[in-house]
Amino acid sequence: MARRALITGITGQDGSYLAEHLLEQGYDVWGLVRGQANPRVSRVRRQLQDVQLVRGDLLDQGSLISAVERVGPDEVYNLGAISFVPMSWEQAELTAEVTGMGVLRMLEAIRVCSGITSSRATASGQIRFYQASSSEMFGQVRETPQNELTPFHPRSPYGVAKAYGHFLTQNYRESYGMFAVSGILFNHESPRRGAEFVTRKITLGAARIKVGLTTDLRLGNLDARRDWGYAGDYVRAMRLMLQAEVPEDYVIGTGRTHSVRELVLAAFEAAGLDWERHVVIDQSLHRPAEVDLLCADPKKARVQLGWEPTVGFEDLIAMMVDSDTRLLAGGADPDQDSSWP
Ligand code: NDP
Ligand code: GDR
Repeated sequence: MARRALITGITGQDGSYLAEHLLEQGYDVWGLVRGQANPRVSRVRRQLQDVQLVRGDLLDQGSLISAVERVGPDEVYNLGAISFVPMSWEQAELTAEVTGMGVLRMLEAIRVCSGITSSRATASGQIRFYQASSSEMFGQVRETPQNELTPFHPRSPYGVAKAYGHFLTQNYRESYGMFAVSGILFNHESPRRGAEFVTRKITLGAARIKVGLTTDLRLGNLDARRDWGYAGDYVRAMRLMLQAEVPEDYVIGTGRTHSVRELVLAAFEAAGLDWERHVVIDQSLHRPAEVDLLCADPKKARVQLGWEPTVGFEDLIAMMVDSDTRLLAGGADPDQDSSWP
């Protein structure tokens, strides 16, 4: 019988790629969707027609219990979150509720629906749980590259909320014997990335300048360094973690780091433009506390899961610039909720 997966965050970048990957693997895929008139849900209905939808919200415990009862999943992927770091300073409490407490609510829904009480769960019939942890938990790093043992020092309310979800997942594994794991994923991008994140903001900005829609692009800190990979590669790692014999956490990244400045250079070169003529530094886009340097050590995932990234930095940025240029040339407005590339 096909394995059944429930994905929270199905309307987001990773949700779309994970759903496609699981469908390819023969899964029966369900997505949790929220809101009364969420335009991103119509996109899922249109483009992921084989995915079944169930209503629920990470802020609402009862809705999660109902969703788990209705779907009866073998695997739950908790990707839903407020995921934009700057927003986590503006709405710190909401971020704690969705990105942090949402993990507790999802784990409780699984625990209650599986009938797990204080005794340890039995291995058979368990619902396996994946938590979308983040390299933002490392924050201010004292060692680089970062692996599964690197201490956390989050630098934003988002990073703090993710650290709570991470430790809670570990705790439910230890307390109840649940198959609950976290993937500590470094930044991953794609043509479907939200336009508020720096990669897509830059590739879309370069594409807009190239087709003559604007002349400049306002950015914040160009010195921050990130380990950027391709989202399509990273969702494969999520599934692999839930197929492992033993539940463990894994770092997922490329092992290469680049500055935002290098990213700008790569994108503008791919668009055939001179970035220095177009990029304007805007101090208001600097963060109250920055994460200066992230670089993954993904050795454990390579050795234990056989996971490797397939798309390098330059190819990723060229893919995104190309996609954005074609999108704009075709008359699409990426600020509106158009189709996924
Ligand atoms: P997106 O921002 O693209 O998607 C976030 C998803 O969360 C959306 O589907 C959104 O749905 C959903 N969501 C928001 N609030 C709620 C809520 N109250 N209840 C249920 N769902 C909600 O994120 P990504 O796809 O990029 O990331 C997926 C996950 O991985 C996130 O948890 C993110 O924090 C984490 N992560 C991402 C990394 C990256 O580089 N992309 C790296 C490391 C971790 P809606 O349409 O209803 O708003
Ligand atoms: P990040 O991604 O905060 O790492 O979180 P983002 O792309 O927003 O920022 C990366 C770096 O770029 C710098 N920067 C700018 N960022 C944005 N968004 N806009 C700008 O104009 C700009 N100028 C410079 C930032 O200061 C930062 O240093 C992403 C999210 O997907 C999280 O959910 C996820 O957990 C982490 O990646 C891993």
